[in-house]
Amino acid sequence: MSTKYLDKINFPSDLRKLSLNELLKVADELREKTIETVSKTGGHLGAGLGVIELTVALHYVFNTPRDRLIWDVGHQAYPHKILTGRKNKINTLRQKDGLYGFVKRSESEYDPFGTAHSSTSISAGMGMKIAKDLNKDDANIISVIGDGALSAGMAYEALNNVGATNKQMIVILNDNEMSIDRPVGAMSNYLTKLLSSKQYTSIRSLLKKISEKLPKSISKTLYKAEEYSKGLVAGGTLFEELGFYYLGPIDGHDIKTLVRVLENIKNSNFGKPIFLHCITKKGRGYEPAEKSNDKFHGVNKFDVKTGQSLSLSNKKTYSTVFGETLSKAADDDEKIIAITAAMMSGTGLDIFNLNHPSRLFDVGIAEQHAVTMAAGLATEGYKPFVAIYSTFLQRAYDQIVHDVALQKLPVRFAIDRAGLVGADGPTHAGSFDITYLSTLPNFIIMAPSSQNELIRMIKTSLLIDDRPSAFRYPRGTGILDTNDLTNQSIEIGKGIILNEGNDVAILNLGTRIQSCNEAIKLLSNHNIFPTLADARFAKPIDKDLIDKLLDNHKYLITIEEGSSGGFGASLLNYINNERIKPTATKINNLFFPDRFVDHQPPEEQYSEVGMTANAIAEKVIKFFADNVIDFQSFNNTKKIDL
Ligand SMILES: Cc1ncc(C[n+]2csc(CCOP(=O)(O)OP(=O)(O)O)c2C)c(N)n1
Repeated sequence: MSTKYLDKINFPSDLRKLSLNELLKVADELREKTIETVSKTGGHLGAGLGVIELTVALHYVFNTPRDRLIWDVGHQAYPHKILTGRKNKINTLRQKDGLYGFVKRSESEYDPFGTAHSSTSISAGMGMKIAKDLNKDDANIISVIGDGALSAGMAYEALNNVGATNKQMIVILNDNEMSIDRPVGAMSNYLTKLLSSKQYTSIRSLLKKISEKLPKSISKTLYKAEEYSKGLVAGGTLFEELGFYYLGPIDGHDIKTLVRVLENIKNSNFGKPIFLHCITKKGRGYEPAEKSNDKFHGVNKFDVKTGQSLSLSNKKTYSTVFGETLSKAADDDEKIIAITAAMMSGTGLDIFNLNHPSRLFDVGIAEQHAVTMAAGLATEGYKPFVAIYSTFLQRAYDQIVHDVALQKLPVRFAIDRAGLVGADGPTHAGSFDITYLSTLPNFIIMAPSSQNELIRMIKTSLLIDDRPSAFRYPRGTGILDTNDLTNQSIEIGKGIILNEGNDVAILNLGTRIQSCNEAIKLLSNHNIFPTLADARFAKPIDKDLIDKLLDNHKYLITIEEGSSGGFGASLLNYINNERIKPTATKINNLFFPDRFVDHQPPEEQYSEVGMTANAIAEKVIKFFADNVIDFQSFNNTKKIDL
């Protein structure tokens, strides 16, 4: 592709040398570069295409990195990365050792705040603004937040706080009338109403508005009275009422208007925070994206000409199995309710929605509310299933503790994206849920080792009506035996021995079971024949099973796709504090290391954390090598009799 302008731009300072007309060309090239990049790396495309012009205008007008620019969620920041010193690395996006798919402070001085979980930008901006004011530094602070991200509680907490101050920080609403799926909620309705009741603000009237001194309180009151008397809830009234100086809506793809408005904002003293409302189009300028339902929110590698995905896999994902199973169960049980926090398709609940739309509730990016709402449903005898990614459920921890566990309410948690998630990296990894849930009284926590097991666990959780339960499963595909007709509920707190061996026992929780099976094959070449057990439950742990494994083996390894403090810790807690009989069995617990694991393909991540077949086999062989004296006696150990 010819990149006449982009070739010369390495940093925003290069951009600032160009004329307004030249910026239009830069935007075209930037758009092309973004499409070409994501077609090869996969990732988030629609959001970035929607802010091409805004990105160019912001870096043109503001003195980044001195002025702080915070991209909410950070999934729209690929064009920003290209303009801020990372153009030559953009092809490494989402690859091992390459650029991150969200905003990461350590990557660039142009990234003043790491983002990936949504709706944090106004709070972070407020913190920076306070710091700048204390330092008597007049740098601008700009938070760019989407209309989807504006559905989260955190954003309102921040607006509420910022609006009550006289701090001139700038909030830009990137309103593309899309979240991942269609946006939901009263704010979304309000923004639509605002748009339909107003023309785009003309540049003349906007500049006039900016140049006016703030209306005195009396004229302000009169102005509002007149507005109400006309029966219009337009003109940004809500944001103004919150204490912001509202400007807009303006066309977020009109660079010239954007530049002039931003320049005026930069040069004016409003004495209060500014709320600039930009209207944009997700996927803008790339036809396949504009035409698709999700505007190419997140994509695999694709063919640029056709927009066709190059992904070949047609295996079912765990999310699909969840959506299908719950939907089928809801055919026969009208008490089942499904709840999503703006991730309907991501969690497979689009399938449920097709069949039971009246029992599917998308609450927007509002994980805390989703959990407490489920608790409320449970008090009325309904069977709520809250499907949330492990990483986003972290937001709702107090609600889980206080509203659900403490009241022993039978809310069912479908925890998707458990474990390491590959290219989305540490911000999206589901590392902590076993740990943070295990510590809570009253919880039942399951982790399937296959998709059949997931089906069984969904059925099991349906029967758990006196306490909360959770089942956690990974991103992507897994083993589904369609001939297996034993997809029935399982006994609470009971694991299962899958393979009887001797000397060594592997007690696995979750989907590393495949690696365990492969490890066992590798070990058979060394005349080592471990027992393999599927723990199934992280809570309550199966004490009988643990006793049997300890009594009959010299070495026990536990494996879980999560941080320390989880299943392995519960097992040790039992052995050290409850079990009466002492054990000489050597125990190793495999869990994630005490660091965040960088983005790279999932198998490489699992190799890094020592959970591949080879790593497991090596651990066992090392045990034998370290215990060479005992090794003779191992061979005499009787096969366990269970
Ligand atoms: C706390 C949290 N929950 C869910 C998500 C998943 N998520 C990523 S982007 C997105 C939609 C954001 O919509 P919007 O802010 O309008 O940005 P757009 O993609 O439309 O540009 C969601 C729900 C997240 N990043 N953080």
